[in-house]
Amino acid sequence: MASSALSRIANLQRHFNPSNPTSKGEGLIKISPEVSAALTRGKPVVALESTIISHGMPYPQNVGTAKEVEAIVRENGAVPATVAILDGVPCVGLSVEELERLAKMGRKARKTARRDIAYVVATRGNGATTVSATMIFASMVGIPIFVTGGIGGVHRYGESTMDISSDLTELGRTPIAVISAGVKSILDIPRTLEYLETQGVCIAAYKTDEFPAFFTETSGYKAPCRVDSPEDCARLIDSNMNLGINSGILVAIPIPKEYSASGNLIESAIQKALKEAREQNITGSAETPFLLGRVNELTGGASLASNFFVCIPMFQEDGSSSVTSSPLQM
Ligand code: PSU
Ligand code: MN
Repeated sequence: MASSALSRIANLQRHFNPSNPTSKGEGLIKISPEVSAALTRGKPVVALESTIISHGMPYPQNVGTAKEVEAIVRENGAVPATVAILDGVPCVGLSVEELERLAKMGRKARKTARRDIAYVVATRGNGATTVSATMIFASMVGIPIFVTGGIGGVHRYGESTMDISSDLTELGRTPIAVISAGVKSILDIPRTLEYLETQGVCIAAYKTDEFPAFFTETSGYKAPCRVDSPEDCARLIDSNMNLGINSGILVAIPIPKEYSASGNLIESAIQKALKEAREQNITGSAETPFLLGRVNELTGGASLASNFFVCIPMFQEDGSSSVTSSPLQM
């Protein structure tokens, strides 16, 4: 990451978290020594979610990917802060042992969105945080930047099922910049963009005019804003923060070209699965499991590992973005 962007992030953190002793969650959140030291010294920190670890991939690929992502953050001069709730304690920054524990727990850990946090803490449970819950804890400890693969969105037929991810409302109420590869076309992308507009979320696509669809660079829908460098992103975040806008920013980085051929294959499987779901009248809560199962079959099951990519976009020194890849089963 360009050093001017890194120092801007460090400045944002100071701004965002002026060692405010009354900040929410004080004494209830366990911040790892590494993350705590970075926040105190004004070193840039990047928050990471954990549902992708527990629910996104099988063990041990999940822990491998989680470690790889943390290593990429470090290589780029920042400190990773993976967020999860362990034995009822919200943790910001996990040790290798804690990452390993969460990864082994897999789906036994509760998928934890905003609505689930109080319950997981009250019952001393284990929770893997989604984008919404991760944003909340990042905000409480003063981390303005959060990197993930895909965010949740408005589901297809969401206009009647009202299945809209709480990631979207969280972006509307918590001033965190979420850097992601966009929204999967399993979801309703145009309605997701409309809903984010209603929520007042600034959406910027990175080096493109189009909003990316996770597996493919294009979705057919224009992104409201465009940024072309880490500095552009930093200025956007800075403006949002300085003005106290209080809603989030979504920066969408398209899948790198070298992976887009596989991305296109997956996209055509998604389209086929969607058509089958319509023909077989599969809707509501049965829809997503059907679609994902079918896409898995259509892309050849065994080739899951090579065909599915979890895009972890990161800014590079030269302004390009990099990606880590791993099998995905969600
Ligand atoms: N979509 C993806 N990858 C993911 C998720 C969604 O392409 O990893 C995960 C994230 O943790 C996200 C959550 O925050 O699922 C959204 O779930 P829901 O639709 O139930 O809100
Ligand atoms: Mn939902």
